[in-house]
Amino acid sequence: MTPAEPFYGPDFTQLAGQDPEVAQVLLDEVARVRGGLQLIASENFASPAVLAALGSTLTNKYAEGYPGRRYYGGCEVVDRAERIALDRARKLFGADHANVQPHSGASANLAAYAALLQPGDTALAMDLQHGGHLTHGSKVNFSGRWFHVVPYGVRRDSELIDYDEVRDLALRHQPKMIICGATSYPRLIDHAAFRGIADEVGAWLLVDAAHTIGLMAGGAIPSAVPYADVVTFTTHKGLRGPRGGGVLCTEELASLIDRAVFPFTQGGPLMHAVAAKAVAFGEAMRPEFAAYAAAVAANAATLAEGLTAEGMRPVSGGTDTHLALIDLRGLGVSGADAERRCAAAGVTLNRNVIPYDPEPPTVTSGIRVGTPCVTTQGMGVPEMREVASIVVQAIAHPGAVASVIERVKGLTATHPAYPRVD
Ligand code: DSN
Repeated sequence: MTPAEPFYGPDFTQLAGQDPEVAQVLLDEVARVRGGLQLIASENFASPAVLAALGSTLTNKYAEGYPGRRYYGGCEVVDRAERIALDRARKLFGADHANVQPHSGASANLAAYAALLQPGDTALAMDLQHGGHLTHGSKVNFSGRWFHVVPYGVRRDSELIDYDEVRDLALRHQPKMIICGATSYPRLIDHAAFRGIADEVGAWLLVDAAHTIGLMAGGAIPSAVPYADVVTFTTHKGLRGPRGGGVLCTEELASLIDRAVFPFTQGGPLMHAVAAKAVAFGEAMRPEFAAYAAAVAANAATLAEGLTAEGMRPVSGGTDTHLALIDLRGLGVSGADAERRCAAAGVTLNRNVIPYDPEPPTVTSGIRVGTPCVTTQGMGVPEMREVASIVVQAIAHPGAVASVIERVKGLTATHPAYPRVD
């Protein structure tokens, strides 16, 4: 392709001329992320290359089916995008089989349930209150309504997964599937231990790696692929790709998973997102991504240490991953108030229940902080010490918000999100 070749991709000037109202929303969102610190553990900044694929004419194409086996004509070009994505996903994760069509992590999990269970079957999964996910058996979600999901949690003393409890529950309830993976568990999950328990009771092992897939891709933490029957993941968190999901599985389950994604739970794939996933997998195969993943984990450890040094209590004593969960009860501030105070200072994070939280999810006793975004901005250990101090100041001294805003501006000036290219 030459630069002169016409490409009907993102053209902001055209959007601004035709629809200034929506164009302004796009500009304001870039200004918002440039103007503050994003500590939401499940967010990241997709690269300009990923955004270019997302903003392409591939959005137009109906392609129900799989490459070479579509229910529409004219799929020979988008087939190439999906084949590239599949090849790269298999190679990146060392998996037998991949499916890159799920629209989200929740859709990937729906497909995994559909492939492996029948309605009414029993599964074992981490309690949402202890760091699980809605799709791990919450009563307000398909998983809790259509399946009998028995929850396991963390120990009250160590705040770590109690593998003895998981085994006892598995022996007692004989689940057909065991799910591990979490949204606010800061520690490594022992996939080998889960594999052993699943084998003991003859259950499938589903690893929901939505949060940790980027760390696994970069080799910063051990991969779940050798242990799991099925790994579900998202592409927009640590992996830094487009918003979306994916599934990895053994050869044995390939056709069950593919049929569960399409036609059982989804129709036409989003081919622009599939192409963007291919771009993200390509980026994650580069050595720079391994360095990025290692930095995400090192930054989270430093951030957790900094918060601890300033009087906050990290749940489980720290982190091995990209996030820390902070118990605020010692400060007498709720998670909701902390979220508001940080927002006022230009720091975006989310309130989060902590294990055995006496407060409801609308209030909570904790906050969750993550480092994927700030690491993408090039921040490292010294900046994490400053971020920790900023978060503590914002929460503990809301009256001094003006000085905290200045410190946030100092960090974003030297490490901007989406640096301007003039
Ligand atoms: N909502 C995501 C998170 O923030 O962890 C999980 O789906």
